[in-house]
Amino acid sequence: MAPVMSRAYTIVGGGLAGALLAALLARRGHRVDVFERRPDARLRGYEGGRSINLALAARGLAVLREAGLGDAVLAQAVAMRGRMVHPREGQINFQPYGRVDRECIWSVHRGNLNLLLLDAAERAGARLHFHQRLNYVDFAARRAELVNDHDRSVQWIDFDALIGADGAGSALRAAMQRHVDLHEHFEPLGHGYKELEIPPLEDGGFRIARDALHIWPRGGYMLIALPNTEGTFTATLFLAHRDGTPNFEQLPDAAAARDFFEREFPDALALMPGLAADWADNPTSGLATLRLRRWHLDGRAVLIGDAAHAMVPFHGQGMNCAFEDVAALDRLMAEHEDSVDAFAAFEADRRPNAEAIQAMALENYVEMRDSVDNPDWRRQRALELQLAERHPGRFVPRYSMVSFTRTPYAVALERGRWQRELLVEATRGIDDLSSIDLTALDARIVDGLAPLPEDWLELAR
Ligand code: FAD
Ligand code: E0Q
Repeated sequence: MAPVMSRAYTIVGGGLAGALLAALLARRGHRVDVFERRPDARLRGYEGGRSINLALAARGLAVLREAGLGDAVLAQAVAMRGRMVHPREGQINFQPYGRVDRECIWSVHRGNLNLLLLDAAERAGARLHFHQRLNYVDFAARRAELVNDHDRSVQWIDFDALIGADGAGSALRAAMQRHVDLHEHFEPLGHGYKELEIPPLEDGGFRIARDALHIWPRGGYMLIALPNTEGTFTATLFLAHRDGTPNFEQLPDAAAARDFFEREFPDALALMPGLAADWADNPTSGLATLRLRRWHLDGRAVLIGDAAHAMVPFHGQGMNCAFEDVAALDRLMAEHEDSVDAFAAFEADRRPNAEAIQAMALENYVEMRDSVDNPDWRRQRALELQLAERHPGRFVPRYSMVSFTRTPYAVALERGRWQRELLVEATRGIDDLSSIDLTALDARIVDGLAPLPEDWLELAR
């Protein structure tokens, strides 16, 4: 692909979005520099070797495929075909995510994925600079100050355009905010999370089904676990910090945590011989939604990924959304001569969609910790699957639009609302689904919902 004009881009943050964007821009022949605060994990490994994983869905995978990295990523991924629900009482039950086998999501190792993306960026010609933390920006002079927290050295660089892929606590965002009001709105969830490990069996096998996302819903809180290729699971407890009972404050040490697990998650406790050590070693982190009304400072700086729109993790879409941002910014920068126009078009394209997935992610917390266990919800879900069967490409469950299609999030939110109303109405006061007049519903659906365009439906193949 011959560039119209070769430009210079300075990316702050070599995380998931920054590394992938660097690979795409460098491939177009631009000069790309990435400044990453952390050391080069390709030398030392991530987070003291802790395995943290993420769910990759069709839309994220589609962007990786466009970058030529799809197969390499899938080679290190574990397919998750549904939720395995572990209720407080009663039978463990499996709820498939989709209708067919290829409707699955993928558990990927965050550290390994980041390494793969950094390698791809470097191969494409991007220059990576580690131990380089953005500390200050002089936007008038287009100069930025970078601090090496390892040897305390400081350097200044000149830039044409800064791209902030520096995550939820973005330093570039803070620097931009001093020049222009971004209308930052920070909404803490009030709940945090702690990561714990489920080790493999002695023979290396998985202790629980490997092809599922496991979830222990408990009403106001929940535990989840995602599989890793090496037989382990990374479990995450989501729980209120202080308000409500139980909460993290009431679990100050490993002994209290053990009692809590014995009461609330006895079957999970049996899978976690290292709970006490994990509890003490791993931090409790916070969760929040961050909304901005502006994502760019004319043509000098723009924010992508979590830096622009951090969200709560309950739809497993933060990275997927960040990868869509990367594809959009790459395309728009190729289409527009001027960075001002490219950044403005990027914000206009992506902000409504980011806000939609932020809203759906918040809703999914309630759905996950509560409703998956609830009879009304399960009846609606059963009808939803029937209607999806009768109207492929038209009545597509919201979860499926988000996870298995490239339907813009804002469209998924809107159509999802319409569909939910229909499901609630049709199942109200009804115990037996066979008493529902499906042909009447068919007519309403054909009338009320246009088929989704083919190119949104194409599963990232
Ligand atoms: P990051 O991945 O955070 O990368 C930011 C990078 O910038 C880092 O490398 C950081 O070191 C660097 N940096 C920070 N400050 C500076 C600075 N001043 N100077 C230079 N470099 C800097 N998403 C999914 O799609 N699926 C999931 O299943 C999922 N599960 C999640 C579970 C949890 C508990 C959480 C918290 C999030 C989850 N997410 C998930 C969301 C996902 O982690 C983020 O959306 C994604 O990492 C965003 O990518 P990013 O590149 O914008 O930011
Ligand atoms: C997914 C896949 C952290 C996290 C990631 C996820 C999901 C959940 C609950 C959580 C949602 C779901 N989900 O199962 O509906 O689909 O990524 Cl907590």
